[in-house]
Formats: sequence, structure tokens, C-alpha cells
Amino acid sequence: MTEVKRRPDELAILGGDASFLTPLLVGRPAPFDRSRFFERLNWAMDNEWLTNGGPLSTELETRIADLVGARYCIATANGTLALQVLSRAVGITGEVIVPSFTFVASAHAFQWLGVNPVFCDVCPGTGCIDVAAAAAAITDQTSAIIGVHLWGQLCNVDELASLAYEHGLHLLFDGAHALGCTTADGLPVGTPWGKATILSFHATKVVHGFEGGAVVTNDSELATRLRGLRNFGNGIIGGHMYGGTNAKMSEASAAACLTSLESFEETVIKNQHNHQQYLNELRDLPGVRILDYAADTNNNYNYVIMFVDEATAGISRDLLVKVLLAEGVFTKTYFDPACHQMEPYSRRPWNLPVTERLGSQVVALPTGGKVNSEDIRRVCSIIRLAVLNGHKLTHV
Ligand code: T4K
Repeated sequence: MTEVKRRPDELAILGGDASFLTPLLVGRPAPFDRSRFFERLNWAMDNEWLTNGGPLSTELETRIADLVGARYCIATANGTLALQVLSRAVGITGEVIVPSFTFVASAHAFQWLGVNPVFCDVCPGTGCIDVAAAAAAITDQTSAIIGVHLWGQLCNVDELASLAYEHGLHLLFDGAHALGCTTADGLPVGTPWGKATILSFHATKVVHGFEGGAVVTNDSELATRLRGLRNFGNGIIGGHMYGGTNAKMSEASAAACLTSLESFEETVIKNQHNHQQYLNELRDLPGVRILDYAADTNNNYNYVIMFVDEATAGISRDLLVKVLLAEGVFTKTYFDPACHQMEPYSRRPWNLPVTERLGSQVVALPTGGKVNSEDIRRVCSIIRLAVLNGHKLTHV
């Protein structure tokens, strides 16, 4: 690893040494106590109950419900299946309104079930669903609105709830990023503004079970249907059989999630510290903005999001990503392309100017338990050098 770079000719893209010989990646799994994890795995093996609502996934459900302030938690194999089982359990048909500026699973989950995502635009400051745009997207085919708590920022829950109520629509939330997050009023992500919220415990999330997900709700009847539908439709009220699927969480995933949950607070503190360092180091750089989460909310700081305004920064987002890559810094452009720009949705015309502008500017930067302050100092020095010398890089 080289020292912090101070001159443009030291940039790897101009022939200097790469800053990171071991690549620095976005989305590294949050570290947890491995011996505790293996203990739990061994316990599950000895217990000879490996899936189908075993004791570890049941314990996880209780802990997650407590953490997010919901009565019921139904653990699933991943967040995408959580959305699909929820869609079936609620009886979503026709069209759902989804903000386009999200991970494509928020849309694909429905499309896979034959429900058409209709994309709406987002708010410029947060990237979360714009309620007026959602209202304008309602048609006589609309069955539900999907609010996405982007990067852990709880979207306009009260306004969405009023809109859904006015139009007799279901309201569901995609809280894949939002474990442990709250509104400015301190309300946690599982608060029942709508029917239910999904969570993800994918390897890249703040709490992970390698893969994993959940639906949280306060509706006991919905919880019963969800439990049945994730298990082939077995065991739903009165023993009736429904057309379900296999969305069950295994005990191995639950063992990892439970162990990861024990490090949750530590992970958030570390993430917040990293986030603050990025903010401090890049605060005065023209054309570059690190997304700052509202001070009166809780965020898990799992994502450090930077926007690059080419007109002011003098360098495009894509060129900056290239500069970082040459240094061994693997960023992600969450979420560009936006959903409406991907197949199969891009075949129809859309008018989503805010989504497209944010998409062209966005970069997610490396954070997490193993990214230390020296790493961040180096990453920021690369960004600073690239922005201040953008004109020397345009030919690369
Ligand atoms: N709704 C929203 C809003 C979501 O963001 C997601 C998932 C979902 C729903 C669906 O939930 P799940 O069905 O996934 O539970 C990644 C994740 O795969 C995805 O879970 C996540 N959102 C999305 C935001 O990010 P990709 O396509 O970027 O994955 P990939 O393979 O490029 O990995 C991301 C980064 O993490 C890379 O830098 C590599 C690194 N990584 C990844 C894994 C799996 C590691 O360092 N170690 C690992 O084990 O989607």
C-alpha cells in the first residue's frame, strides 16, 4: 500500500502505483464472532433440525420483531422472496407503483409474479419515493404502492399512508436497507404505516445470514398466511393447502443472522464513524456531496453514498469511478442504471428526470468493519486529486 497521494502524476490511472494492492470493496460482510457462529451451527447439527421453522430461525424472528417494533416477523430465505411471498399473501395484482431509483429486486420480485411495476420519480435530496409522483402514477390497474427505505432513510411514510388510504391501495415497504433505522419521530422501520415491511439479511447488509430476509407486520392474519406461503402453502388456517413456494430460512442462515445481530450495535458505530470521516474529508470539495442522513433519524450507515456533479466537479462520475478502480477501489453505482432503464422495463418510455440525474451522479464508497480510517484517508485523497485535476484526466 502506498502513502496518501498528493500529486496527480501519482494517480494509478496516470501510471502511478495502485493505492490498494488488496482491493477495497463496497459490500464486504460485516464481521461477527465466528466461534459463536460455529457453536450455533454445531448446536443445530446436534439438534437435527436444519430448516422449516427451526429453533434458531424462530429465535431470530423474535429478536428482529423486537428490534424493528413489529408484532410478527416471518423469516425467509432472502429479501426478494420476502417481497414475493408478501405480494401473494396480500393479493397484489395488476400494477404496483415502485420508485425507479432502487435495487432492481424491488421491481423484479413483482414482475416475476406477473404484476407490472410502474415506476415513479424520487425526491432529489434523499432519492426516496416522491409521493406526488407516486400519486400521478396511479391507474385503475394499481393495486399497491411500494415505499423503499433507500439507504436506510425511511421514506415519506405518513404521506404514503394517506395516499394509499385515499385510493384504497395496499401499501408495502421495502426495508432491505433499513434494519435499525427510524423516522425523525423515533419510530422504527417495522411501524405499521402499511401492511408490512420486508428486510434483507444478504451478505452485504448490516446484519447478514449469508442470505436471508424477513417480512415484519402487525397483522396476525397476514402473518399466518405468510408463514404458510413460505412453506409451500402448508399449515395455513384449517389445514388448507395454498399455492405456496419455498421461501424458508435455513438454520445455518439463522445461526449467522443471530450472531451478526450480536455485533449490530458495534457495526453501526463503526459505519457511522466511517461515514463521518468521509463527510469531513470531502466536505469542501466542489461538485462532490456525501449523502448526510438526517440528524434526527437513526441510520445504520451501511451505505456511504457520494454524488458527483460533473458541471461543478469538472470530472464525470464514470471517470472518477475509473480513477478509483485503477487504485484498487471497487465502488458500486447504486442505483445506476435505475430500474426503468433495465430490461424488460426500458421498452416503454418513462419520464423520470430526478432518478436519471441522481443515477448519473451516484457512487457507493467502501465502508464496513474492516475499512479503517487510513483506508478512507487514501480513498478521499484520490477523489480530491481526481476532482482538482479533472482536466488532466479527460484523455484516459
Ligand atoms: N430491495 C432492495 C432495496 C435491495 O437493495 C435488495 C438487495 C433487495 C430488495 C433484495 O434483497 P435480497 O434478495 O438480496 O436479500 C447487492 C446484493 O446482492 C443485494 O442483496 C443488495 N440489495 C444490493 C444493493 O447489492 P449486487 O448486484 O451489487 O451484488 P454484488 O455481487 O455485486 O456484490 C456487491 C458488493 O459486495 C461487491 O462489491 C462485492 C461485495 N461482496 C458481495 C458478497 C455477496 C462481498 O465482498 N462479499 C460477498 O459475500 O447486489
